[in-house]
Amino acid sequence: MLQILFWLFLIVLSAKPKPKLTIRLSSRMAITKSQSQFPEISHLQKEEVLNDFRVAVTSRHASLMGRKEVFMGKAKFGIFGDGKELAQLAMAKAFQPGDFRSGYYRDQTFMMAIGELSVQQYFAQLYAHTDVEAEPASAGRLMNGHFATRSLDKNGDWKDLSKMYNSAADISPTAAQMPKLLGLAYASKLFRENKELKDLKKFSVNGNEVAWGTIGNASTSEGMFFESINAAGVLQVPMVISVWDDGYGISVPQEYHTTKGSISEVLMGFERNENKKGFEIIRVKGWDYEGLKQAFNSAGNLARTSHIPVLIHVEEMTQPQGHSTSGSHERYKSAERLQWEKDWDCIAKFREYIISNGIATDDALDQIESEAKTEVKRQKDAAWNEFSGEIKKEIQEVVQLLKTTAEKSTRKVVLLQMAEDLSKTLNPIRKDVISTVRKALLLLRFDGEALKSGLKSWYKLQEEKNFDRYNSHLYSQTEWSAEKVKVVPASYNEKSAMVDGREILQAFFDYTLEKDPRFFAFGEDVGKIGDVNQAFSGLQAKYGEMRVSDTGIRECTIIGQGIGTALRGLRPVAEIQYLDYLLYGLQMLSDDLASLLYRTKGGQKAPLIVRTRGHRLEGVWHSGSPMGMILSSLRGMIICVPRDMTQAAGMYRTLLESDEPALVIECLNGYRLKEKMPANLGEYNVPVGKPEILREGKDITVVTYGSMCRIVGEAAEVLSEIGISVEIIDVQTLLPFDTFGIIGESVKKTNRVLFADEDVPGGASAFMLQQVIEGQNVFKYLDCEPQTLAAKPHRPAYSSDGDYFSKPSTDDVVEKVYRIMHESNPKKFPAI
Ligand SMILES: Cc1ncc(C[n+]2csc(CCOP(=O)(O)OP(=O)(O)O)c2C)c(N)n1
Ligand SMILES: [Mg+2]
Repeated sequence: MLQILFWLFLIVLSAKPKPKLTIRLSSRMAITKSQSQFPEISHLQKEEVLNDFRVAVTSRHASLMGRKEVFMGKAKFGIFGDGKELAQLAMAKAFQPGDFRSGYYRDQTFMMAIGELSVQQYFAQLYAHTDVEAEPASAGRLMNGHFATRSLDKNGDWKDLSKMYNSAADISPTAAQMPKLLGLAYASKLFRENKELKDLKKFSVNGNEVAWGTIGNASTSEGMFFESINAAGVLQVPMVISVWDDGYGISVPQEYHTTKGSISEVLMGFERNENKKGFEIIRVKGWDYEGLKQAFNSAGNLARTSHIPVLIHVEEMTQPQGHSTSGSHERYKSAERLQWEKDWDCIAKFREYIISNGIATDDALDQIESEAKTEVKRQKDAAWNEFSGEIKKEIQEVVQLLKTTAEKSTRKVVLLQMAEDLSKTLNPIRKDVISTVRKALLLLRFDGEALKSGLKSWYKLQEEKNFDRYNSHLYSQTEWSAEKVKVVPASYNEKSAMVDGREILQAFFDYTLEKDPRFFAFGEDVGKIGDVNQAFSGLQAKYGEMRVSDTGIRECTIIGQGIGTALRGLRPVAEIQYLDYLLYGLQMLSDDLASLLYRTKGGQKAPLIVRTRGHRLEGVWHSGSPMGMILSSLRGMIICVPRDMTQAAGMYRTLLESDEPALVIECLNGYRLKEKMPANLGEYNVPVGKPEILREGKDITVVTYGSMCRIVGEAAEVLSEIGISVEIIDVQTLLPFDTFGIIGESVKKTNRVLFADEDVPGGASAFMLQQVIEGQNVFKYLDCEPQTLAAKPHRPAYSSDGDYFSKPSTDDVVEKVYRIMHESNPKKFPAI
């Protein structure tokens, strides 16, 4: 009878729109008794279910043991994926080779289920094992629960991503996985719709790849979540975003996070219908095995075949151990809630499902769980032994060295005590070893070189190893490093005409679009009108929307779109309309892009070029030059500050030959200035890290960049008339900064130096000063104090007078240089 009722119910439901059918039906299958009434489950299906159970309990025991490891002092912090296991098993089933995940710290079960994370690797990350073989996601650089697959081989070249299960490298800021998720999905759209990309087989098979995102319920409050959702709906990209909803964000319950307490309800306006494109929205319970499988399967199919974005709201998830090792959830959850979480624990529910469907007995499941637990313990111990074994070996070496050194040293007793203390350290870390050696060397400062040479050479070797372990791969170490690009100078011939600067860029982009199918550009007003300054003018008409396109006003996800597509082998130029608006995208640049190579220790790269324009034009929000902010937040990126469009085009050429991410800031007031069109456009380049001497002089070196080059040039003319010879250096790239020591050589000659720019005082001018004074050993050559000249500490006031009184003018440069000269020779240059 029950069976008949159930099938009747099914028929009724099947008359309704499909998405809802899937969900309501599937939830029922797990919650009602009728689940046992389903047709016989085949042997193969049983195997699959039991295997899922095995993965689930393996992951759960990894979480349980992980927390204990932290409390035992073997790891610093732990955040685990318990309570989220079942949904991730379902997501793993729908995930296919070539697909990408961009998620967060709860996804260990998924990573285990797709075979990209062993329990041993999981623990290696918890302990911060710095070996890439042991901990392939980040070589110990990322906190536990931050997952990544390695897209690059040992040489930094792309692997065949289309055959791999891919995970973009996680970051900790909540919702920051969203912007690049958009780009990962957008890449599929490009691969499918731009036929010129069909030969890039390593990256895509006809754009069939789905980008799978995960996010916590509380994190959906972040602006970048909504921005990404909206953009995905507009772009119609194959993105499946799952919200793991456990009702909390650390201690704060749902009602503080989300209107109506439900993200899927809030997003209903994004839902597609017969007339309008939008999102497919699915709701499912986190303990509903069958429902989850169906939800993820249908979401994957829809996204893959039709490039329709899907949101899966997975409700009723739990946190068996609370948020992380930093606190206990008993402090803020009621006894009732805690009991509910126990009762609705997804693994407990999975057990019920298995037993009630006659797939296995309680005893058989106990047996699987007990085996899983033993295996987790074995792999955890193996990870610990490998991790601590390396350090123990270092300790033995140092203890031995200290003992031998002690024998002949006047500080014998102290050294032996240090050796003793070191050998007894509980759960030693590398810092214990190295710090002991450094203290010993300080102690031995009066002893002869011969005595301490053993200790010193050991330390030197470790310095190299530790640099590699903790500090390497901030910039590309591959053959595609921007610093290694072969220099081709610009050339001119009799046909080289004087044109508007923007025409040089336009011709360059035209040439590159023609030559490199991977190259494409997008941003606000970039498509139809070819950007607000028309460097892409006419190029959308010529190459189509897949190559040159408009976007919504959404800087954060413009950057994310760039990162995601660059992660999939494309060469995007993402445009931020004005430098002042970079702030909206700066977080993604800083947290995600600039740290990517470093945080994966060379495992992933995203050679995105961000194009923008700034320094000076009009008013508070179209004249900014916040270079200090950029320099401090974007280490890991190349920062180009071309003085004109010829240099800009040359820098783009260099960057496109390299595999490094970069920001290029063009001069906002330079597009209509006349420049000579190079004859070898598209071929010449401008090296990074190499300043150019724009004017030779002997009295003072003025170091500057961008729009200030012209102003300093004008000032140099005035100064030359009053007998002061200025050498002007354009740094060209702020990162890397003068790797050739060109500025230092100039200062050796002029013995005076001024660093001038349009940032606030103490901003990039102070950076340049530090780089030269500290980095190029010129202090001893200076006849007077090195100085900086910057803009006023506020943003520039509107109009030409606002500019004059806010930014350094020709008069300011003249006076500043004159004062420096006055200081040196008051007779020749009396005070003004
Ligand atoms: C931008 C940012 N703000 C705050 C935090 C600190 N933080 C880490 S996790 C978290 C709660 C996230 O809750 P939710 O999204 O529901 O995920 P859950 O941990 O519950 O799975 C917070 C506030 C952060 N990592 N990033
Ligand atoms: Mg939560």
